[in-house]
Amino acid sequence: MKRVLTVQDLSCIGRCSLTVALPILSAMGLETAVLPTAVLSTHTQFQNFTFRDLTDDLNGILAHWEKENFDFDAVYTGYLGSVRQIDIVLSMFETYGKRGSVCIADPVMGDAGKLYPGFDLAFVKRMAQVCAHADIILPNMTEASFMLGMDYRSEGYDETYIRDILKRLCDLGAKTAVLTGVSFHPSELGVMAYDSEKDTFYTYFNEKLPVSYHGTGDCFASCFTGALIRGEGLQEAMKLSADFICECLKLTIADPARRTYGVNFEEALPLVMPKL
Ligand code: PXL
Repeated sequence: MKRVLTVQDLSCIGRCSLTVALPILSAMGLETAVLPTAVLSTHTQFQNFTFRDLTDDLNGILAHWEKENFDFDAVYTGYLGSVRQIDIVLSMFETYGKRGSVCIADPVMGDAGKLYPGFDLAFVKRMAQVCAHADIILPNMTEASFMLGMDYRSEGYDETYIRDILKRLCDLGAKTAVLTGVSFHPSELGVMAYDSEKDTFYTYFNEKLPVSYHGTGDCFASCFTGALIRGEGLQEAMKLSADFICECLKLTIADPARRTYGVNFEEALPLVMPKL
């Protein structure tokens, strides 16, 4: 069985980061190891959340793993809790990358044109370094714009504009950039990617649903990572993850007891499970 290590926070309530990555990757048939970057009472979109920074614990955990000779098919990073964690992730990419892990970075920092609480432009610069050393990066439009120092545009752009962003993202250093939240038409939402080694663009669109929920980026990144490590190609991984998110949104809309946070990814899991 393939093994993925995911590095992100544990938000106790909120259906994001580890509470979605673990179940999704497990359901996809992958052994999932975790390196928790912080423990929060909720994700940062709630008021008055508690935040326990786990930076000081990370090197001890990694040193123990080193003694045990653990290896991973992929190292997938998400929300990082401090600037010091960036250095730790860079060193992990170096170490595990050399041993054959695929290094995947979701530069979780913001959405809808704004950075999440606690992040500033200095953090953005450091996160761009993480992206420079990853094999594959998965920013949304907000994160891409911040890392490239471009104005955030939510609409009114064309494919040339997105292709330019994707090329610039790969110029940071990553081999492949996958950009989420792309929309050329009010009724469509999708994802575009660029593989710089093959000099090839990939596109996948779905219907745009009139809702927006937290945690969809984390669900997408987890599913995408799972698909890729399971052996699917870039186009298939994009399609499965976008279809999965669409299903999560539909199930959330249909749920009369839906929460104001996260999506109903649980009932969409059969879509991503290995076929019997
Ligand atoms: O879903 C991204 C995310 C992950 N982790 C934490 C967050 C957020 C988004 O707000 O606050 C702690």
